[in-house]
Amino acid sequence: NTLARELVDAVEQQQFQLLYQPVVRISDEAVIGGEALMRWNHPVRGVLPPGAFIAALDGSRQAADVGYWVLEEACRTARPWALTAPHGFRLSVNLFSGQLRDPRLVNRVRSILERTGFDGRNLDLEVTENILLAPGGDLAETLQKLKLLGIAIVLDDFGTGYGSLNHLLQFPIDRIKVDRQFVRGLGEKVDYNTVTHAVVKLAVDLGLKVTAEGIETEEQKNFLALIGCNDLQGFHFSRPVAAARIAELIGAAE
Ligand code: G
Ligand code: G
Ligand code: MN
Ligand code: NA
Repeated sequence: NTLARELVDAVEQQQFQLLYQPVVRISDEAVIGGEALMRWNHPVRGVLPPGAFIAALDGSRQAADVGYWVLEEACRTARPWALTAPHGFRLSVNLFSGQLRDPRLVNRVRSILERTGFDGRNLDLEVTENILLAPGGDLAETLQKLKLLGIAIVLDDFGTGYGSLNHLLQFPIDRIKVDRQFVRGLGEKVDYNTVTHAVVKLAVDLGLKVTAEGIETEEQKNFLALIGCNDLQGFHFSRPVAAARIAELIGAAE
């Protein structure tokens, strides 16, 4: 179809760009990291958000290569932040499903870290539950090899996929991201507070770190702090921003 064909051109003509959404630590709201998020500078339709193309891209043959481009670009850009930001900087990058099934994954990631000089100990790789569900390869072993590079494994969109509790036992997860669907319901329906509290407590009891995403209000922030989240991400703190802007927010050199 057209979108798939346009995506081939987009890869060849380097029409993708990255924004970074700041992540703040809950204790003092200092920016301590950021998530790289793609945008597509479409020649006709303008700047497209991931919702318009990620699903199509993820199913395409180019997905893995685009994913490695994202990782390399983000590591190269964020290296000075990790080195100079007063509170440090953790970079979060999302993996496409095609990357987790790519036998080259661990070697590709290792060589990207070497080329860019980015320390793997400052890198979070985000995988969704749905990625973990798909069969093929020994995913737990692959994730374990990534962890040997110092990388932390993050389960993104936690609670929205299938079999999530089992995933926490099956895979070497370091951190969960509480999906914004839960955060959106806080304070509006009591059940959302109950479920979110239970999810965060479970993660904390398992020794995992917790990031909550989609924080838009002070009330959401306060509740998430109360129940033990570590880090927060959302429009309440900042939208995804260009690299130069996040460098300002963290007080880092470029
Ligand atoms: O920016 P926005 O809220 O529209 O992002 C929507 C979704 O697109 C997010 O869930 C995010 O995980 C996904 N996404 C954005 N950039 C990337 C990327 O570089 N790789 C992958 N795999 N997913 C991405
Ligand atoms: O699913 P993933 O976490 O990878 O994607 C994060 C996406 O969520 C980004 O595309 C970002 O633009 C979007 N996002 C981030 N913060 C908020 C928020 O506070 N509210 C809403 N509605 N979307 C958000
Ligand atoms: Mn994510
Ligand atoms: Na998410």
